[in-house]
Amino acid sequence: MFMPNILRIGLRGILILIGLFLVACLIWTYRMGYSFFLTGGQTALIEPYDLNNDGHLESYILENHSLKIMQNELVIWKSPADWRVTSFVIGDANHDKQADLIMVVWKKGSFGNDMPFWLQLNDQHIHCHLFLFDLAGDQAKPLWMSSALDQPIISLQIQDMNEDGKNELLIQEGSYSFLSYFLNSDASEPTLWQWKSWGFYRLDATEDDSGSSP
Ligand SMILES: [Ca+2]
Ligand SMILES: [Ca+2]
Ligand SMILES: [Ca+2]
Repeated sequence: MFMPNILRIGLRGILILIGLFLVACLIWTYRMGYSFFLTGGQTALIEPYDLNNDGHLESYILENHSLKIMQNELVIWKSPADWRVTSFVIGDANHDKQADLIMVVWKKGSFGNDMPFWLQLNDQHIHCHLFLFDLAGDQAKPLWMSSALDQPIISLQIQDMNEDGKNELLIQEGSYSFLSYFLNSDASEPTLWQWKSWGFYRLDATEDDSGSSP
């Protein structure tokens, strides 16, 4: 079919631009992975709990991937703006008879301001972490913060699953891959983790998949 040269060159240029745009989109979504889907709205979840043992319930409100603690109608703690909190549970995770706030947090970097001396650059990808906090008075204090998890936590429960008097975390793990969102990412069996010394260890691990920290 006859087509003027200038039109043909223009069409080719547009196709190249569209191709480059699609490649850029693919690279971006690959780098974002599963976390791409954590930018949208999240239905509010509100749980009352007296974590600081003062006889009054606080409200733990998770909405749009931000968690806040309200006491006497005042916000006494709010998750940092660069965190995406996907879920939380409250219970004694580390067996000290005090309930803890356990959060699943997606964020960049495995370290805060205190970087290990052997690392020059914090991890720049968004990964899933598990954080334990306590509430003392009106101060939320970190007890333990995991580095980036090998597999993200899709959901978790805290309960004494094996009736040994200590709580375990029942964790449904997923995948960081972008496609896992569409491919039934919670199809694997949930895993059972218990606090020991300074971290969580799998109770139901086989020799192949034993490890520490979910
Ligand atoms: Ca209280
Ligand atoms: Ca505790
Ligand atoms: Ca137990």
